[in-house]
Amino acid sequence: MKLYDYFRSSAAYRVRIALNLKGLKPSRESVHLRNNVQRSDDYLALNPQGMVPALVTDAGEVLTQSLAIIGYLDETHPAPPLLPIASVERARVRGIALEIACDIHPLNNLRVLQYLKNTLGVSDAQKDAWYKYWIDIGLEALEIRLARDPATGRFCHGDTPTLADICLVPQLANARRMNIDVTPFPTLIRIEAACNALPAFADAAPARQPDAE
Ligand SMILES: N[C@@H](CCC(=O)N[C@@H](CS)C(=O)NCC(=O)O)C(=O)O
Repeated sequence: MKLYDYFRSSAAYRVRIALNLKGLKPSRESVHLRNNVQRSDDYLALNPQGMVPALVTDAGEVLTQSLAIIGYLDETHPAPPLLPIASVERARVRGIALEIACDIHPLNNLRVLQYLKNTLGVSDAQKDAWYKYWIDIGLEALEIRLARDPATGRFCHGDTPTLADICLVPQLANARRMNIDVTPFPTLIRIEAACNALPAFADAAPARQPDAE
């Protein structure tokens, strides 16, 4: 397998965590997002969406979208499972993951920020306010949800890491990188610390990637 990755991409970070949890070590190619390599002809031929991650399977299939890639890895390498067994629990874990992956992360993507700045002409201060706003209201809702739900354990769901934690940790790293105060989210920070105590999470961190700058 080959992973098209970028150290700072939180969607790729999710896939790196899943690969580590599964004990898989694909080859890796860095796609430098700040240098717009994702919009190069070569990369667009692989993924017309111009985004990382992309995973090329052993059979040569190109998979895109982090949650679809993680679903593929979970189905092809079932141990350890990234979703609980009971349908209602799976729905809870997927709900948390999608809350982050669909409703927080896309609003603050590089191409969205570039559009705000370069096309709509917003100032840097307005762009940063946009970024902070969507992260704040997203994490606030997640904090309330996780803090009051007895299904939350050491991790987002019970005492083993799941897809929900795989989405949470990169999103918090992203918030910290943008100097957003995460202290109002104590449950999220506690879960993040439990995750980062595991090598699978710690080794996937942006700073530990070979292309880290
Ligand atoms: N929904 C996609 C999101 C992928 C994504 O947003 N990738 C970002 C990096 S985190 C990207 O490649 N951005 C390039 C750009 O905005 O130009 C997934 O989960 O894989």
